[in-house]
Amino acid sequence: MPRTTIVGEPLPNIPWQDRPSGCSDVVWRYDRNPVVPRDAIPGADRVFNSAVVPWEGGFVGVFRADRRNGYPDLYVGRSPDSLRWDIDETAIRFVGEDGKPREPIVYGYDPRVVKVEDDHYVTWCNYFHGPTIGMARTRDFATFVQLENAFLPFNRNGVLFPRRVGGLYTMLSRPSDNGHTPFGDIYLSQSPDMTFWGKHRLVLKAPHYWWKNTKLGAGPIPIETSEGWLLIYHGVCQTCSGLVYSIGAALLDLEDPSGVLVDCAEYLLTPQAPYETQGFVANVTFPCASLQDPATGRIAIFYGAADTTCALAFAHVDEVIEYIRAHPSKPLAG
Ligand code: BMA
Repeated sequence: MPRTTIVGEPLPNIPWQDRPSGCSDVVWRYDRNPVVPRDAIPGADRVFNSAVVPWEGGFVGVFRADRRNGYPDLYVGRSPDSLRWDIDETAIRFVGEDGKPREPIVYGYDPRVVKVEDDHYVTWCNYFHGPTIGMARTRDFATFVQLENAFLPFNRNGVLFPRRVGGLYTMLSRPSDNGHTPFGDIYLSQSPDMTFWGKHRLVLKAPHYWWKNTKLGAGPIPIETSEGWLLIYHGVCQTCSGLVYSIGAALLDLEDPSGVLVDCAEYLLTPQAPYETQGFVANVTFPCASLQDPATGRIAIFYGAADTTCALAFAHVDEVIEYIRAHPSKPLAG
């Protein structure tokens, strides 16, 4: 039994591989990565930065695919094991809260999916005079009811908590610019109704550590544990050849998740495998979802690789929390 309690339903069919012998990394890769190839959807050239959840004994996902007009859109996929995916060839078409079809979205990317109370919610980066956080709810992954955009432009990486905190729906996001954003901190906002968002609080500022000193963005849905909310995020640095996206983690206070208990000074995973260092955008590992099994403490992290494919990595909750605590971020000395 894990020492850390993960709050949630057991997931005995979580995808899993033991850490390879000789590897001492806290997060290790699936040896058959990528799990979703770049040509998984006809008419799209890359499928990446996508979100999966358990569904009816198997798994369902909302996938980002970049089409030949250059715009990304959102597609539903299904899988018996979260390794072999059958992804729709047509993008999600939303209906409004009145049930009537809406105009297709201009673009949608970097989705996250979470069950909150009776509905599954999708948040994504949605066009509204530039990028902001789009929202929709579904009960069957067939009909998606688009809600109001959560924030003003420009914003990215909207990530809902799986339950209300202090009686309010709670979301992380990262205010940005309309381009490749050379800055970015994680903020928290709350809402009584999933429409009106306020009570904005700063959570994490991009710190001095060189691998994440340009910007940070929330990744998968925060994982509720006995030790706090486990937040897996992307941390970005600027190099002479462009931005590099690594995967980091922090623990947030359970009752007030704008409070950071400890942020890890070290990354858990950084682009190293060929499918992460080569692709449409080299050197990107961009986590958008995790699956976890409270019974075993296993965590499977879904991440986009080089803005081209979807990949999978594994970790154990006790080891991740031990690692975060063993390598706490500290203010710059001197
Ligand atoms: C961000 C987003 C992500 C992408 C990343 C790296 O701004 O557009 O979708 O993975 O850049 O290119």
